[in-house]
Amino acid sequence: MPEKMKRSVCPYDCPDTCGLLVETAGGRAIRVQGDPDHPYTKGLLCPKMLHYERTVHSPLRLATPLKRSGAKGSGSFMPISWEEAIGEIAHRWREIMDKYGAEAILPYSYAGTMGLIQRNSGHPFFHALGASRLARTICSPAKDAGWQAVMGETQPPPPETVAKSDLVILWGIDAAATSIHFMGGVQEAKRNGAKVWFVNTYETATAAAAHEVILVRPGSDGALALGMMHILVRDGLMDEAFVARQVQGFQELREQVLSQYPPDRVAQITGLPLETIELLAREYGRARAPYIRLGSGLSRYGNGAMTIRTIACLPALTGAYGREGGGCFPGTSTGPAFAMKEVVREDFMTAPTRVINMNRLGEALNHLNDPPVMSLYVYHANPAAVTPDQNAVIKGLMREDLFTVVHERFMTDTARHADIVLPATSSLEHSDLYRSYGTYYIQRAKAVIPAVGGSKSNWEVFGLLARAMGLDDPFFRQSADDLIDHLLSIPTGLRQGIDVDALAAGKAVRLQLPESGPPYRTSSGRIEILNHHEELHLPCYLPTHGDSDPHPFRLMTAPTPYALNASFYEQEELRRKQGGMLLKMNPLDAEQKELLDGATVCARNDLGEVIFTLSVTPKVPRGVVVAEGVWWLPFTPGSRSVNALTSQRLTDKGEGSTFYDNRVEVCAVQGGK
Ligand SMILES: Nc1nc2c(c(=O)[nH]1)N[C@H]1C(S)=C(S)[C@@H](COP(=O)(O)OP(=O)(O)OC[C@H]3O[C@@H](n4cnc5c(=O)[nH]c(N)nc54)[C@H](O)[C@@H]3O)O[C@H]1N2
Ligand SMILES: Nc1nc2c(c(=O)[nH]1)N[C@H]1C(S)=C(S)[C@@H](COP(=O)(O)OP(=O)(O)OC[C@H]3O[C@@H](n4cnc5c(=O)[nH]c(N)nc54)[C@H](O)[C@@H]3O)O[C@H]1N2
Ligand SMILES: [Mo]
Repeated sequence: MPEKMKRSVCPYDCPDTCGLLVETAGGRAIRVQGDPDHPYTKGLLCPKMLHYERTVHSPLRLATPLKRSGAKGSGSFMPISWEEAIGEIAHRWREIMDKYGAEAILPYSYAGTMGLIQRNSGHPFFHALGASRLARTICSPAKDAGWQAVMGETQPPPPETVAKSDLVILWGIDAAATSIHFMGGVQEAKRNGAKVWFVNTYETATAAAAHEVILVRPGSDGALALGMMHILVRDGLMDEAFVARQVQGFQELREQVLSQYPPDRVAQITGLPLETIELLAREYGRARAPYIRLGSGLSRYGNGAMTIRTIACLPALTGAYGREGGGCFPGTSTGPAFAMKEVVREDFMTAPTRVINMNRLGEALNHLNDPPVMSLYVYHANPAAVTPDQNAVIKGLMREDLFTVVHERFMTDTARHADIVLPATSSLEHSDLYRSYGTYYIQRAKAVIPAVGGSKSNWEVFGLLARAMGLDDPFFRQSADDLIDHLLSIPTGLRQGIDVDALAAGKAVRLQLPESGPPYRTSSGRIEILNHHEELHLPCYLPTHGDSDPHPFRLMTAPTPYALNASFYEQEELRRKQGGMLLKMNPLDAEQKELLDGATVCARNDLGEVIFTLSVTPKVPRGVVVAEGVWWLPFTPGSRSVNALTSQRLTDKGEGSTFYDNRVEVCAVQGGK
């Protein structure tokens, strides 16, 4: 590593968790590159992080605490000192607690930073205060629930093993945008002769890496998997010995798939030609070590958990779970690598407080009583943009009697609605400890530059708030590095035998690889195709929310390679690369609607209306429209972004978000282009 470079970690919500090298000069980051010594990310950065220094030193960074000086949401603020800001928050919270109780205060945070300390630093504080708790279920709890129904706590082998597969299915994942290092393993598998299938609802850039592209009707993948199982059983394409030894409930499943999921019915549900279903099933059944990489997109539906559960059964039938390079990879669960209870400190709660689902923030702000939410404290999240039902969220944020504090790096749509804004550090300015949800590596990072402007880290701010609120436990007086040292002093199974010196030097260190079975980490020790602990004992096809909505188009609200949820919109060049806030539509649909490429269009449903620029492309099938990226309102062609069209409805299990399970009508905007 060149001497002038310092090691750091990408803090963003991405399964790959890149190692970074940062060149600094005069207290500034002047260049960022990938760390070639990171065994998984190997120096390759995505387009978003190539110029992370432009985010860190953006002229849009907030430099000082602000107090609202105009109407709510108007964006008029005046600078105040940290002392005044913390004093004001403590004063208002005391008033609210006296009148309504501490549960009238709601923290709202998600994944602006994935570092274990900064990400969780509000938990001990709000637990000690007795505030309402937040169910952090915006991302993929339905995916976890679906996996657990079949595999329990079993962990998949590391993602690198995909290179040894001879048939890869990229199922509901846009890996070329959201997990680019995984694609390295896929390319290696291809070089070794593997065939790659891509199963999605439209053609993303990832499709270019596949030999076969299958576009299913949104939310119908569970039916496709059941149809594949029908064919595997019908044609004897199973590993009978594996099934007999390792699988619970095959006979019951056999009856069900043979009687209820014949290929012609599955063709109807999925919209796929019969031959495609037959070909996929046969190739899957005949492959030596077929590998399914499961994304999260297909889990964000009213039937999302059941879809994942059903797909997770496929490798049980073919024995792929037992073969190197085969199986199913939904992500890794590396949480147990650290004694997180020492960080979140649930023991600070004197009694269990109420839990509010983050996907239903609109409902909570507008309709909750007993007590109502009177103060919202947002940190490293941007709910006005990323949370479903944007109109309801913004209506709530506009409440005159809601005291809102936002701790942020930028004047986001959420920050603009605050009463007090606090400036936050970026990951290059604070210490943290990182694990990953897509690999088995961990890394420790120290600040490589001083805090930009007057910004402070999440950890520091909660220390100040604790003192102001009279919480005097010594826990709140330690530094982030003290807490990291404490965590690292507590041994865990996953960290056994790791190279502690390398970790201290900031290098990526691999955890102990989990046993991926058998015995599988389920209650029976076997793969549970039949699971009596589930309300529905066997996997089956369930309808989606969107099935009962009369609007004509299914709306996909997908990731873009040039942003991460609503992060990175501060970088003008990345916005430009997206080409504006587009709605993609099939040429035949556009023709029928008499809409031209580049036209200004309005997508609407019962929740709201959003203005987009139309992009007509054959990559989107008929009946589907696609909006990539979660745009900041000042950069939208209208006054709303995509989540004004997504609902607060939840998944079948896990209380997750259903971002993909919505329908819209699309029409021309009069006077538009
Ligand atoms: N560049 C970039 N990278 C990211 C993110 C980002 O916003 N931008 N977000 C990060 C976060 S928070 C997460 S959780 C991960 C998510 O990473 P992914 O799992 O890749 O992304 P998802 O949004 O979950 O959706 C993946 C794909 O699912 C498809 N899809 C939607 N519905 C269906 C369906 O019914 N069936 C099938 N087969 N496919 C369907 C969508 O079209 C999309 O291409 O990525 C992380 N990485
Ligand atoms: N339509 C639609 N909506 C979606 C999705 C989708 O695919 N489609 N994806 C959903 C998913 S999977 C997820 S995970 C959520 C993500 O939701 P969020 O986690 O809210 O995502 P971000 O938009 O990245 O916002 C994070 C904010 O944290 C700030 N930040 C970064 N670091 C720090 C820090 O150290 N301290 C503080 N105080 N602030 C910091 C950033 O400036 C940024 O504004 O979005 C969801 N919303
Ligand atoms: Mo996510």
